[in-house]
Amino acid sequence: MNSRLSSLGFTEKRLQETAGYSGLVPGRVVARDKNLYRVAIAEGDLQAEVSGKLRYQALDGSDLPAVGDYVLLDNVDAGTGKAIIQQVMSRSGLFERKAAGTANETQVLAANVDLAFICMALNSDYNLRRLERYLSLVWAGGAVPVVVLTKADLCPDRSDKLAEVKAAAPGVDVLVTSGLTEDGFKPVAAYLESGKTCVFLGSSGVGKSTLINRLLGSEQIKTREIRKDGKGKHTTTRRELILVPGGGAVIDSPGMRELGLESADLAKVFPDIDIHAISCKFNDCTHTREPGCAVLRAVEEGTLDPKRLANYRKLLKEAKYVGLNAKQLEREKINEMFSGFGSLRQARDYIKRKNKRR
Ligand SMILES: Nc1nc2c(ncn2[C@@H]2O[C@H](COP(=O)(O)OP(=O)(O)OP(=O)(O)O)[C@@H](O)[C@H]2O)c(=O)[nH]1
Ligand SMILES: [Mg+2]
Ligand SMILES: [Zn+2]
Repeated sequence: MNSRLSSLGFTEKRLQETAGYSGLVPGRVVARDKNLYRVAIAEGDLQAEVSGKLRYQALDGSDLPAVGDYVLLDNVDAGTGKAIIQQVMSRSGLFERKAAGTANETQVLAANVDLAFICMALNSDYNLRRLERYLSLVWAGGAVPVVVLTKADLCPDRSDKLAEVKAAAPGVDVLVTSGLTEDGFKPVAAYLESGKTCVFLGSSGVGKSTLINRLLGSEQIKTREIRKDGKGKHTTTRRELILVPGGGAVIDSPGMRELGLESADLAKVFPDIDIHAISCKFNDCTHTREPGCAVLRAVEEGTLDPKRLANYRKLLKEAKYVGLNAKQLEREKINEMFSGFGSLRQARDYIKRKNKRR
């Protein structure tokens, strides 16, 4: 197989899949700017657009190619370097989040990711709740998460934080890195592998691009000093897949301001709760006040930290809301509002009346 294709992640199986489409050229989307794609193929990079048919058939944004997608092209013009994307090949996983400010519009972040480095700086960026949201997004996207605590130099005494992070991410590898020292990136490098794709996630300014530059051995990506208040200012503005010589592919991504949970996989983020939940008397136990709830019993007996249960509930509530349209959202919120008073019917009647007036 062509070595560029294999470092891009093409396996024999993927290539066989392309065999059914004779005349089409296999490639991988490495960057996207609205309707314009950069696609890497065996011989180099092309600038491509989506065919009218593919665009017409797409039911929503997630049917269109995303960074990391394996695609099939035609109309490849060697002179101009242009081509048309005819087909998106089956995905092994997809990262998506609820787009900011919309009720049910989802934004595809990356496709076919094997491993995700969830980067969190050891300074003011440090936030366990956000970490749990990222973990949920990564598990739901079909990738393996690795927590990367960055800027080790800013937090010399980090044993408490390290213990907290390990407790919040059971079963997940936790690395400590620095972009300032010569070998501070090495723990991350150990995870890269030819043919595998790793994405860097995390708030703006935590040092994602700095780590990638270190992996590449050159200042290939722009990085920038962060503001005095410790917040980043979005230096990286688009997702980009980059080949690491001998080490597979990495995707740099812009820091995310808001992380809507598209699909949450809470069982994997909270295995410590899940293990008790198996023994709850009711299958749909919400672990709030049900009789025979094994999770509540575990808290009582001191085998489960009550804080973990509180976080679980928060994330559960959030996951319930996303993906609903405005009307459903309103109904859910009102249901919630009235449920405590045992007057659900009253609330539903209220909504019905309100919708009629519209
Ligand atoms: N003190 C310290 N600063 C670092 C470290 N790593 C990166 N920085 C600095 O942090 C700033 C932001 O780094 P970037 O790599 O641009 O951060 P980013 O996560 O890519 O940010 P966005 O592209 O905005 O999402 C730069 O000024 C880096 O030099 C580190 O280990 N320690
Ligand atoms: Mg960056
Ligand atoms: Zn329970």
